[in-house]
Amino acid sequence: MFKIKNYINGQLVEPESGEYLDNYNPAEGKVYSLIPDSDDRDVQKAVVAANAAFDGWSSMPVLKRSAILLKIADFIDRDHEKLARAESDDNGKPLSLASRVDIPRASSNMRFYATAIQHFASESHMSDDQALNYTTRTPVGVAGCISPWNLPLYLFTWKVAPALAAGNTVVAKPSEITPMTAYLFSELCIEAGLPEGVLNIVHGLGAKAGQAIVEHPDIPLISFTGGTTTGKHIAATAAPMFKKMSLELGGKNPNIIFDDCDFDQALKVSIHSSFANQGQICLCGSRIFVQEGIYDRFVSQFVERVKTLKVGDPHDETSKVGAVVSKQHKDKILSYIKLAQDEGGEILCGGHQVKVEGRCEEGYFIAPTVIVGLDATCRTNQEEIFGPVVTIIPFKAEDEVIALANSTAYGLSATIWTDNLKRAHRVSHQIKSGIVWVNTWLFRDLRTPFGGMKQSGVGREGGEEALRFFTESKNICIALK
Ligand code: TXE
Repeated sequence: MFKIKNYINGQLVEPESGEYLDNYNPAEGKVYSLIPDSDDRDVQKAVVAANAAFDGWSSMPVLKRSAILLKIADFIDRDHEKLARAESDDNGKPLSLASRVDIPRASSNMRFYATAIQHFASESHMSDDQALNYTTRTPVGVAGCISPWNLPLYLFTWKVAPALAAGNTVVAKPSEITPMTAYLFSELCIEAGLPEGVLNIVHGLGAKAGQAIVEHPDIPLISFTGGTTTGKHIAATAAPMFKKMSLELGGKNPNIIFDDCDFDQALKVSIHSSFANQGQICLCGSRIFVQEGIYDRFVSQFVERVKTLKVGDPHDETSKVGAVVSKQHKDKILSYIKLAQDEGGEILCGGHQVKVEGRCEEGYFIAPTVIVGLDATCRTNQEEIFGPVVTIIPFKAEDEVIALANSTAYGLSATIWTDNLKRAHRVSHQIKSGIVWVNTWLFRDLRTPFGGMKQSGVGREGGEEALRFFTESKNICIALK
């Protein structure tokens, strides 16, 4: 059985414990590799290596740092198919999705920050003729980067790239559920000549290896993406240590469809925003609000299209819905479908596990599910399900739907469908979320601030926001008299 290794001080090494955890292929429902069951000893080794590498890396000329990161991006592009296959096998997503989205975005993340750092300037100004004020932005030290299982290499590089570009060294822990592409990434780092200790990847359980990173006194900042519950726990550990934190957490995003929208486009894109990656994207529009004038037409045409989505072997080009990430997650999603029925919801399609013939017959597949007839305040419409499950809710007036959209504890993203320009701006300004898409979904410009409010997180990633997060600013004031 293939054993993944930790990447510490430039070497691929076994965990100190000598213990390993099973790593499942969710489409087959079988263990296909093993991952290190690392603990605080491995994290300690990683922190020592990262600290030792910090001076050399942070003082390396930016263009040299940038060139190494660009070389890693070149290797991601070179190994595109291998990485896409590994991502699909580890996560359960369709190979076509990993190939079209996950791996190209990982390469883009590396390229974006390898070049952004070359243009990252700060500010200075004269205070009348009294003084000169200028600001420096310098790397913080050893950055702790903890990433989730839904977009494994995409979100792993989304943290590691800016951290390294800014001159920090890194101790990273990918999700124990999808460790494979981070492991393959470490091999590319070695090949690219990334100096030893600059990036260290410690695989293992969140409560053990992850917790050891969050509570390590020599890791002054934590960048985390994952569930809100875990985010709360991490904040409780890191805040009293005065660590800098970026928390990208869950969402229960509204997809608001007004009757003055481009109906066909709203219908087409809403299929994607509901079920892409099996609904396992924190930005998915899981609550669909449809204005009453087009409600019946939308529901019937939406359900008709959902029924055509093929749930199948992720290696099959025609599969649109792959396996959800784990047995535990499958059971969680099915429990929410049952909850929806208990709360009085009507299932118009899906609502059950799917048996896929052949190699995937033991896999974790759920039919894309559409539920109507639920009140906006019920648990199904308030809690993050994070699976191929959406609810559709009718509304009459604009102010009513804004209140409904804002009525959860989350505030990550929202999608609005309207051809009325004034309404687009008016509603966008009233929605309480960090990201609003109008007449599109998941259009990503990496320069934009990314993140949410309320229980969707703290801080922003993306563009200059990430470089400012991964640096410490200092204002220096020089008297001129
Ligand atoms: O995420 P966790 P899980 C949501 C989604 C999902 C729920 C839980 O609703 O059902 O979160 O998913 C590490 N100290 N999202 O359990 O637990 C863990 O090892 C340090 C939304 O997979 O948040 C993994 O690497 N680290 C999200 C990472 O945290 C800890 C994407 C995420 O795991 C830790 C994924 C600890 N005490 C899930 N406990 C998004 N916003 O995209 C766990 N970890």
